[in-house]
Amino acid sequence: MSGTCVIGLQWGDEAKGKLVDLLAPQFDLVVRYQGGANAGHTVVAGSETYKLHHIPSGILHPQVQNLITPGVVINPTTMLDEIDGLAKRDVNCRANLRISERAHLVMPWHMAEDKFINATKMKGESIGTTNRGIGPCYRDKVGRTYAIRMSDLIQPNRDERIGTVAQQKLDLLKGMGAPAEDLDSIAPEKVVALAAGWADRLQDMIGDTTDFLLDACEADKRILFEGAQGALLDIDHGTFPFVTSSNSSGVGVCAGAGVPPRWINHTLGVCKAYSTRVGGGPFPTELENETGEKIRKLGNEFGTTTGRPRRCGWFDAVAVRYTARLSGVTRLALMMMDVLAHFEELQVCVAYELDGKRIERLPADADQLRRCKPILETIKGWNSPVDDVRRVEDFPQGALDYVKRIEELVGVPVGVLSVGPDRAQTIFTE
Ligand code: 2SA
Ligand code: MG
Repeated sequence: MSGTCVIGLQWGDEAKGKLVDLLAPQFDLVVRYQGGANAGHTVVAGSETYKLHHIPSGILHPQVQNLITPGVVINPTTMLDEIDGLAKRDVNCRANLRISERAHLVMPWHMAEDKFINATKMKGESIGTTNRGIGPCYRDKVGRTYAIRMSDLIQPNRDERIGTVAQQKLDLLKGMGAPAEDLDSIAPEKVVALAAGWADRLQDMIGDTTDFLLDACEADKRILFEGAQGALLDIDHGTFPFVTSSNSSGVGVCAGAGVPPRWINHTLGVCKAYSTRVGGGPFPTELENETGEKIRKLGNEFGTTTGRPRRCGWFDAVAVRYTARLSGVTRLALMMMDVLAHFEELQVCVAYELDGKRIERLPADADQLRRCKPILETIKGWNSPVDDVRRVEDFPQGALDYVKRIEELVGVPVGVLSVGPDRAQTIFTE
């Protein structure tokens, strides 16, 4: 059996969705195992562009079984919108999508609470969440008391359970001074009716994905695990507290999906040839200048979910070496090479200077990371378009030199190069 993971090694938006869609036909199953509607996975198929948030990026391939497993948090309203949007474009999720009964639900009160979290400053800055209720939902999952899961939707005591939690949340939010329109959205009778509607439309897709996945492993099926966000946003291992609330690095696959490590044998670490970050938090190689602006324009670096402009900077080999090791990466996928094709000179961060000392590891503390100055190595740009390159040998030598330097610095060979959003603009090096 081949269990392959696709993991983002930076702060998300590394074009994982494109790779998952491309690789999906070689697999029997595609599994989304963490995160929720904060994710924005863009898949371009011919003239069609799909922006996926909950639904695994294997959905365009009807022969591939797609699973949403216990580690994902689901907002049923937005998931149903996504399912309806796909159906209008002749993609029928009902045929090949299963949703875990163990997955937790992002409820209207989580959306309201996220606004409070976003307004709070930690270490001098707000997290800048996607406002999709992700943090509050995971907090309630770990806290257990106020958690609602998919399975709760299809139990006979659904209305009573959801009505009780809604009342408790309403009281809590009132106490916090939440605005009237937010309180209105979580009125118990409204939420109970909403949940009944969700249950009607989702019940056929809800099931035991853990059992299904373990059966698939034991039957030697080929399984692709699709990470969301990036490893630097991992709740335990990322740039805390400026992270998301799930394990978005490679170490999160087993817990989120419900598979033991023995079934995983390959991990593709996806990174851009430069860096981006959306939301708050330290970003040592950030370019708050014309060069950063140029990368943003050329790479169309705006949030898929929120439309927010992404912060842009040079490739950070210190950060990616850390996340590649942490995630057990066996090959790198270096994306957006087409964007770097328009520069006389490129820079790569090879180490940091922290309080006058050179360090080659990512500090755990956000204040320390903020004080890190990148030690940059200048590399001559190749300065010619690569959008039409389809074979490794057709890249300009300068581009190949850049790739080689990244391999050396990160310590993992590059297996995939991407030169544009289209499926055809992907080059496998072996
Ligand atoms: P959250 O909403 O609680 O997960 O936010 C916490 C931090 O995680 C970041 N985050 C992301 N970073 C990059 N891309 C993400 N998905 C969307 C996209 C983002 C968008 O694909 O473009 O549209 O803005 C994503 N999701 C979460 C977030 O910015 C916070 O820093
Ligand atoms: Mg994205």
